[in-house]
Amino acid sequence: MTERGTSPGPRRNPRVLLVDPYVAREDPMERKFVELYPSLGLLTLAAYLRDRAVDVEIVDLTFARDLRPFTSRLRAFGPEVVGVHTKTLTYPRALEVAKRARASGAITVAGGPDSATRTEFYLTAGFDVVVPGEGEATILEIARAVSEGRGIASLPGTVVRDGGRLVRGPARPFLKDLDSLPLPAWDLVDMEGYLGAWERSNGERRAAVLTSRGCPFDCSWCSKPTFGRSFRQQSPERVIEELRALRDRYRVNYVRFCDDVFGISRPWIDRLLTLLEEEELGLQWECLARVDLLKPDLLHRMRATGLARVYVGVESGSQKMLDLMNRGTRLAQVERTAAALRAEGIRQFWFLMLGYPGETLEDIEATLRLFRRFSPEEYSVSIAVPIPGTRFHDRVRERLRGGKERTKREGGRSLLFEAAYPESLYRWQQARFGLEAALGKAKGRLSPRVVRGIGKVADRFHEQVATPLLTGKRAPPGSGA
Ligand code: B12
Ligand code: SF4
Repeated sequence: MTERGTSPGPRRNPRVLLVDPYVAREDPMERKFVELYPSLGLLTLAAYLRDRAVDVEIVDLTFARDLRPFTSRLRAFGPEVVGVHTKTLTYPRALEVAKRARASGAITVAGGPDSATRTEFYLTAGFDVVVPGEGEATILEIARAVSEGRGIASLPGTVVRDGGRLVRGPARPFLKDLDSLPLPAWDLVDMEGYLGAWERSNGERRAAVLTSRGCPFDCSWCSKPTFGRSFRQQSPERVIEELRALRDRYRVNYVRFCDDVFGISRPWIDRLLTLLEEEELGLQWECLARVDLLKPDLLHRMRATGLARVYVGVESGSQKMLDLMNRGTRLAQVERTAAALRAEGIRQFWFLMLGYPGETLEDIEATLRLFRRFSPEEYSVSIAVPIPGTRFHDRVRERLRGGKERTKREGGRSLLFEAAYPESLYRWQQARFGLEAALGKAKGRLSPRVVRGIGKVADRFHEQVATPLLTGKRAPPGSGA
């Protein structure tokens, strides 16, 4: 190479190496719960580039021990551009990848949620370009520009650093038609590694599918750096094509729909369900959905086409808190949906949040009561994480606690801002949900009297010992605590 990223001699296809720096064995959560899927962002970028005469490979470090698979591909393939998918969790590895890629002479490009939120950090720490938005058309243009020896500053959809200042190219409009995207380039990653891991863990061959991009809702703590409040969907016919390909090529029998919110449009989901009924693909599936959209008649149809599990953002058992979060949901909808899911025999996974500004002990108690009433099969109760760029973050900006690593995972267990109560109180409350879940599961095995008795003792301990100890004051009368 004469200059970084440019190659002399006869014109040939641009060469792009895409990297997922996530290493599963370094992730304690992954060792507990297998939730392995290849990055759909990278698979789609790769398929898009390949369709447009770019030579593209993916190094997916998910099953690797270290960076060696990357360094050997870097040497053998000699890419002009190395593109890295970024998440907060994986940024140290992403920076290592960039360092080695730059040393080889390649242009380094960061994309994905973390670099979209802290662009300057990535540009200072070793990347040449950040693509904060939708990546397909932009990485193609970067690859062509680099390969032809043209400059990359100011290309639409990019940010670069010029000395001390950031140079942003003009905004790039979103792709209009998601159906025009090729099927993900599954063949460029170790699909059998993923499917085999699932099969060994629960007998299912699971794959992830995305039917839409973006979400039009506006929850005040939600970070949507890439697609914002935009919302586009593939046609139900295109979704079926992808499901059929997964089943036929990889014997997939369980699909996780990874959309931010699945089934936002009722006519769309009705049509998809009709096609699923007609096609008889024999798949089970799961999705994340909102309680206001999951009407009982819809759930019944979804169940009939293989819906096995739904993730629902319940968040709080207090209407006041749902309103403060701008969730746009009503407690009555939560109750209706939880009951309908139970009646249909669909597993429910609840997301709950503690510590959001404005929450009192009584609100937490209301959440616990709701949880106790419906005993969801699975749940996660996290301490609210103020993610930069959100209204929640703006609200607590002055009260952020320094020195804490801002990963979502860390945040779920630690308090990252000065909230109404100390971190130990929230940790204790998390333990109460744990006990409640265990009691819910024990209901079949222990007599209801014993379960109630343990619950009462725990509540008394909470009221008389834990709350005064952890808040430093006696619980106000009638607070429920
Ligand atoms: C599906 C999903 C998962 C799935 C699958 C993950 C996977 N391997 O892809 C599962 C459940 C396993 C998962 C796990 C986790 N996830 Co997740 N996940 C998502 C979700 C809902 C969709 C991701 C997706 O497929 N998007 C669709 C594709 C098309 O978009 P995309 O990936 O952003 O890619 C586009 C652009 O960003 C850009 N782009 C992306 N990479 C690159 C690279 C280059 C070079 C370029 C040019 C462009 C580019 O172009 C792409 C196409 O336009 C997002 C929320 C969201 N809407 O993005 C959260 C999200 C990505 N996850 C998040 C988190 C925190 C996690 C976990 C750490 C959570 C945990 N369990 O503790 C783990 C990490 C595990 C891992 N393997 O990395 C956060 C990341 C926040 C952050 N700043 O890091 C998000 C944004 C949710 C949120 N708002 O908090 N996740
Ligand atoms: S939390 Fe879910 S519903 Fe709310 S804005 Fe974010 S993606 Fe949309």
